[in-house]
Amino acid sequence: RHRRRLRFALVALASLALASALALSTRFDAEAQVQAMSEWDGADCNVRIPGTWASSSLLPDPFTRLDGTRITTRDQWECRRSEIKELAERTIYGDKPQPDSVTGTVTSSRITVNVSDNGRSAGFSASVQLPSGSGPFPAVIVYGGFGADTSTILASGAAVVNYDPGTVGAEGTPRNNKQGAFYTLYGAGSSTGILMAQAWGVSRLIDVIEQSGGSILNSSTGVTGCSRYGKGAFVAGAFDQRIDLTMPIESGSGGVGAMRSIAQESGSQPLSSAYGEQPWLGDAFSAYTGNPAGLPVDTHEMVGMIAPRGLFIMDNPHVEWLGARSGAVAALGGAEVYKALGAGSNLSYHSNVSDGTHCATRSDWRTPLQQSINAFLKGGGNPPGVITMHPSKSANLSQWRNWTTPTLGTGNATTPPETTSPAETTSPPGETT
Ligand code: MCU
Repeated sequence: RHRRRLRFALVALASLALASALALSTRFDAEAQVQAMSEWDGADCNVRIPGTWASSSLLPDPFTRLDGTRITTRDQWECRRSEIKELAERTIYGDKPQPDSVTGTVTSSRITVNVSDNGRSAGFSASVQLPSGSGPFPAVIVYGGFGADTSTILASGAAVVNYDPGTVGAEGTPRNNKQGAFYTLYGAGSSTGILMAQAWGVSRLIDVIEQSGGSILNSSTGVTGCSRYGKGAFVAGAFDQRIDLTMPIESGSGGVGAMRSIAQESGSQPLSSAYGEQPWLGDAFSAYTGNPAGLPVDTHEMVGMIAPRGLFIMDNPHVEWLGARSGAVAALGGAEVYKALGAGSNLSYHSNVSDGTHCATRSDWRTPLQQSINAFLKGGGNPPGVITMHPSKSANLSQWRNWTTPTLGTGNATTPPETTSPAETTSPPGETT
């Protein structure tokens, strides 16, 4: 019996080695390269959140730690990122728990998920559309049923996972009676908002994809969605480091838009409305709807949490409610984190579109979408690497910060960092376009 066990262990080890070699081979090169990671890499960071923090009408400095010191190397970003994550959960979105167990299946038409935590269980599923050709394929998890260009995603060789986020965090409920798989586990009175609940659902889909052995879907994953689903896709990308490509579309207030800027952008959806229209944000955000300056973080730091992974932000400048200027403010602020990590061209922002229809399928975004999928999910070519703001909704970062971007050493403070990258020299994400 012992020998059989030993043989089993050896076979298991060999398949594990093979699986990780396969997983590695699906990762990519050049600046688009990002290491395979866990949902969140900062478990050892020992973050301590103070009881109070300074108020500021400018964007908080992403590079200054809670103890007041600034990071000087790229390695230090991981624990600074963990501080930002904790602060953002506590003040904006609510907690994202890691469940005890996740099981499920991936077939060529569906992913099913079963989750248990604290003795409770819940499940949900999402349909899958495969592109033509032979797999395994990378997947783009598409929130909701509109606004994302799924034909281009499929034509680019990525599968589409049709995710109905309402099954995990439902709209249309009062804050004290939230519904969906997340709240079945964590209670209808959980203070976590539905954007984070839905993001938790995306993480559970990824758990199942990762456990599936990679014969249908490999472990390269993107996420996208438009409008309320763009808010969701943005939060999903910020809070799961396994997501290689995040593509929020026209996400507005409660999404990419910098909260301090939303409060000043005329016609944009007020923070109180983003808090009240649906339980999108965590209950704790009620303290900040009228006081964004009191927030210890802002969404440029959620952009920074996604760095150095692929991020393509799409905004619509023609609908005031969508607050595109505030999206640009967050993109420009977050771009400083990408640059400091030597990954400037892994972030793109684009709002220079002609058709003002909310969540239209736009030819303006087809090529950068293909390039992003190719670079971040398939390991080919360069990402778009551009920040292109519509002239009517451009932003100027210098009005929003009083901090500078450090030159971060690679590994230790004495190593000179690479400051530019090939993609950046041709199309630099600048502060204005
Ligand atoms: C931009 O996303 C939302 C917006 O926040 C809401 O105020 C409005 O009701 O709906 C938008 C949306 O999801 O449109 C499809």
